[in-house]
Amino acid sequence: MHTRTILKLKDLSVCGQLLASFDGPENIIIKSCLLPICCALFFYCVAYSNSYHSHYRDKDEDADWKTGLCDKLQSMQRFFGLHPSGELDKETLAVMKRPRCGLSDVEQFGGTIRWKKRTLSYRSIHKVFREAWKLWSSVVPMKFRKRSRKEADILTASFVADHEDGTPFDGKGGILAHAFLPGSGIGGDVHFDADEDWSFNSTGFNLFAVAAHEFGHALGLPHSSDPGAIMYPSYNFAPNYELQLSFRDVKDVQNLYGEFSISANFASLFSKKPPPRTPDKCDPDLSFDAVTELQQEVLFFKDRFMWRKHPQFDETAITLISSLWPDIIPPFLDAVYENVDGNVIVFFKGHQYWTLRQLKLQEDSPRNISHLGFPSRIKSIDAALHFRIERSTVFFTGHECWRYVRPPADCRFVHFFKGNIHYKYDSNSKRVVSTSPVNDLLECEKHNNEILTERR
Ligand SMILES: [Ca+2]
Ligand SMILES: [Ca+2]
Ligand SMILES: [Zn+2]
Ligand SMILES: [Zn+2]
Repeated sequence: MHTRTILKLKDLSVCGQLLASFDGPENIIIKSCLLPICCALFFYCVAYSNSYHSHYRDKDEDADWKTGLCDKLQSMQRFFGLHPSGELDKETLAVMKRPRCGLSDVEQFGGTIRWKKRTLSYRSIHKVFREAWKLWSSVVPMKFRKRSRKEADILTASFVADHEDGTPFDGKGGILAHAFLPGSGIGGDVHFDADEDWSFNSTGFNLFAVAAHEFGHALGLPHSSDPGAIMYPSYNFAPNYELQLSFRDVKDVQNLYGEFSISANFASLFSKKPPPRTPDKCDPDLSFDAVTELQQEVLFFKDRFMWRKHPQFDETAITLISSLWPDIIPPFLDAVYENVDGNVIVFFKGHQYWTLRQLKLQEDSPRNISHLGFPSRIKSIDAALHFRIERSTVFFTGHECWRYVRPPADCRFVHFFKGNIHYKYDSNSKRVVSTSPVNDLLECEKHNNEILTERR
């Protein structure tokens, strides 16, 4: 017998994507036609559990369907950094069909819904929203016009708690905002939780950052699994990073609405830098900014991101540095090391360093590296290496200042990273015993490497 399991969904859009392209048995029930998408908003969805598959296992036609489902499930599990078993277990979030509304001013496009018209009107409460719309209108042939009258395609408003759209806000924290997919009436509208501590800087939640994300939904974009994308599900505003659309965001929105023609975009072509790409672990030119051990893990830093390699995880996942530590830790680090003894982790960039103790930023951070005893002519360091047993740290500063400390017996191999090459150094024989591309450490799967192929 098949059973129904009610699961809490964190992310409607992922589920929508997951099921948009397969028409399995009628196993999904949606609460209503138009559901808002948002960050950390819980939806209830009814899906079948594993026992559904066992019930139908003897049917031939089920085999293909099941293979397809397993593939889809695995991609969703990868999206969330879960073990990609392809099994619909309790840890794995359930699946849900993307709402279809068939309203006249929207159309189905692939697995998504988009606006048919190219000029959208919006009514908003803050100036900062104009800037957020600009991010999107600078890459697609769409115009956003502000209207003061009540009728507009996209209404933005802030509400407290229940505001009669079936998805009440939850007070401070948690849900920040939600948006509705393109459509008439409430379609395309964006709601902000009025209980949040909204700001125009990095205190509380940055309204511009959240608006830019929600407007992406209002245009029909789902969440992106690329942590560098504005459409990544979690809030990731950092004061030291200028908010901009990532390469992924631009690709996704242009998929829906097309690119600017050359003439229309001529001026901006020369005035703008290309959208930033999230580092790709299979890029043969990949190099690391810094590498460190952290408890059981090895962390590889690059730009605003890091890969976390955990002995018990199959996949080495990329994440934002700010997802683990305070957003004051800058991107493009020079060196990082962990001192297990004091539960301390130290980040170096230029002449400054930041110290976290028990994951809390030390009040005197950042300090000048001269506090560590470096002469003033040392302006930055290249790498830092901490030896747990000896409790000693070695710093590398350019060619002239290689300092050598005999590593303890249990630390025979030292791993150096320079450019895209990983050097394995044997401290017994005092020589490099092997070299390899840095990608090898991240177990990159070449077949799963779309960013790289796009570049070629
Ligand atoms: Ca609307
Ligand atoms: Ca909230
Ligand atoms: Zn969202
Ligand atoms: Zn709402």
